[in-house]
Amino acid sequence: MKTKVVGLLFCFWFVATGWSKAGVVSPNSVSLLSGTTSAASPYLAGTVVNDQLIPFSIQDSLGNTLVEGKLQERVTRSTATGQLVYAPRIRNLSAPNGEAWVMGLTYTGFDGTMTNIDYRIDGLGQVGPNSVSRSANGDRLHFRHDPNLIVPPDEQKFLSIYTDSEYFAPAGEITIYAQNDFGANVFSTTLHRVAAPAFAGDANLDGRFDSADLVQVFAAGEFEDGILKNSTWYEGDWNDDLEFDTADLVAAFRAGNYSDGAAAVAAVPEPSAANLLWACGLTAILMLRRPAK
Ligand SMILES: [Ca+2]
Ligand SMILES: [Ca+2]
Ligand SMILES: [Ca+2]
Repeated sequence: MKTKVVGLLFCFWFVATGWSKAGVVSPNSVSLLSGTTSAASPYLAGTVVNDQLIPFSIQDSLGNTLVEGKLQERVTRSTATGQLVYAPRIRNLSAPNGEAWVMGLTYTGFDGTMTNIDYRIDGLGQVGPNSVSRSANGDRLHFRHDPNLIVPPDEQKFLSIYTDSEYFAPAGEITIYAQNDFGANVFSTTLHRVAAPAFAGDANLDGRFDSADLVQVFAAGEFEDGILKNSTWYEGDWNDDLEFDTADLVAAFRAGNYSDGAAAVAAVPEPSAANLLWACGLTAILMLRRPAK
C-alpha cells in the first residue's frame, strides 16, 4: 500500500464537494469509506447467489501490460431482508512489466437503486477504497483507491453495495483504472455484462418490461422445456435458477412493472406473432391468478 501527496489535494476536494460517512450514498454525493463487518451491519449477512471470476488486463498506449488479474463478481442475498448486496473485488493481481498499481474502479447499473456502500474488513483482501462517489443520475459508482493504491500482489477487499434490488442481471459495467507512474496517464479496461440491479421481466435490459421482452423469451423456446438449467436472463430466467418457468412470469407480473401499448405490439416484427399471442394469453392468466405468498 502506498501513500502520496495527491491525497492531500483530495482532502481539499472533499471539503469543497461535501461528503458524508459511509452509509446510504445518494446521487451526486461522495462518501468516505472505512470498512464494515457483518457483525456491525447484520443485514449484510447472507448467501452467495452469484460468484464468477472475470480475467482482465490493462495495457498502456504501447500495448505493454501494466497490471493483470481477475475481477471476482459476487452478489449475495441478505438473509434479513432478501435484498441484494453487490460485492466485487479485484484479486490475483500482478504487474508483469515493473511496478504498477490499481487506483480505482467504476461500477455502473445503479440508476434508481438505493445504495448503502462500504467495503468489508472481515473478508479476503488487503486494501479497501478510500471513498465512493455517485453520479448525478445515480447510475455510476466510482470507488477511489487514493491514497490506498492496490499494489500487486495485494488484493482488493470486497466492496459492499447493499441495495433495495431483488433481482440482478448482466446489466452493469466495471471499469478498472491503473497507472505505473505518479502523475502519468491513467489506463483502464472495461468489463461488460457484470451483475447489476434489474427488474424481473426486462429480458432485453432496455429498462421496460413490455411485449418485446415476452416475445424475446418465448422466441427462445425454453419455457418449461424439460432441459435442466439452460436459461439465461435474456431467455426468461429472472429469479436466477437457470430455468424459465411460471415462477419467473409470476415474479415479473407481481412486481407490477408491466407496461405496454398497441405501439409496442405493432413494432414487434414477424415471425414472433404466434409466440406473442401465446404470451398475451399467458399474461392474462397470470394477472388473474396472482398466487398467494
Ligand atoms: Ca425490456
Ligand atoms: Ca430448462
Ligand atoms: Ca427461473
